[in-house]
Amino acid sequence: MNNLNDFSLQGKVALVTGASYGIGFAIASAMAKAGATIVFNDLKQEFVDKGLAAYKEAGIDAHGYVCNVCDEDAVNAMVAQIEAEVGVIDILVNNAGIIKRIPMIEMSAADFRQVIDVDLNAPFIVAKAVIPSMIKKGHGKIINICSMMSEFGRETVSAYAAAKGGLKMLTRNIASEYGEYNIQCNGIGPGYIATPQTAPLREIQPDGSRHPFDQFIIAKTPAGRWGEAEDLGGPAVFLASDASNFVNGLILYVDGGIHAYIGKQPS
Ligand code: NAP
Ligand code: GCO
Repeated sequence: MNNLNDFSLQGKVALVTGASYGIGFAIASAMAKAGATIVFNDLKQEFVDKGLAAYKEAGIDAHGYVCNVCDEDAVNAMVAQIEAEVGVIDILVNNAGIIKRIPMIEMSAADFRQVIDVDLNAPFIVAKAVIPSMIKKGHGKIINICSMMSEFGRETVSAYAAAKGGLKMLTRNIASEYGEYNIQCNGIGPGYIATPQTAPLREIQPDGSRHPFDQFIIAKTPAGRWGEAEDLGGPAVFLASDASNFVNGLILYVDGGIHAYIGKQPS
């Protein structure tokens, strides 16, 4: 048996939420290269159109939909439209997410709720929408994009850490509840990745020096670099493929070794 075929996504339909750019785009692109048909959504037609153009430039004939993942009716309508226009979703990547970096006691309850809504409630909503068809089809793969903050806290990200910690346990619960239907639900916990979401943490300072947080992450990462979104493609293809059919409930940290490293001594 050629084990490499186990990594193929040929004939599979993959929905990657919030994938016009950033980590979602990189994961979707890697899945396309492995043979998947790519479906993605974004909040605005403008971003969907930009995403479609970017996929086309990468040689990928993607399908794009405008949908707020927090809106259950909109998500259900999108999934029904995808099933009618593209096919039943075999692979779901719950990627869409936001962060608000505000000291907790200065954060409004509305801001806290908004982060929980996008980063935790929405993955529940989208997974709930796709699982029934996966059960009927006899297989399914769900990949939730967790975070280092699924394990660690840090100043100003209380809502995000609460959401991503919850997402880790939602991942484990979906794995527990639906494993008997040959549905595997795992998480990817990226380290610090250079995307628009982390751009504020990498801004060059007025004196031309690197952002203190940038320097901190470089010291905390054995690889001595920020991750690139493309670093997540291979792990995502693995978790979306038959090669991981007995992997369930895992949070796979793709962090360059941050979890293993006490950090480089300041020079
Ligand atoms: P990003 O550059 O900010 O992109 C986030 C994407 O999600 C955007 O396309 C955004 O759409 C979309 N989105 C946000 N809210 C949405 C909603 N309600 N409905 C539909 N789409 C929505 O973020 P990223 O760095 O690529 O991160 C992607 C995922 O990885 C997130 O879950 C993030 O928490 C997680 N993560 C990131 C890092 C990192 O270091 N970058 C590390 C660990 C985990 P718009 O453009 O329309 O806003
Ligand atoms: C932050 C960063 C992180 C990353 C990621 C790390 O402000 O600490 O945005 O939260 O986005 O989640 O895994």
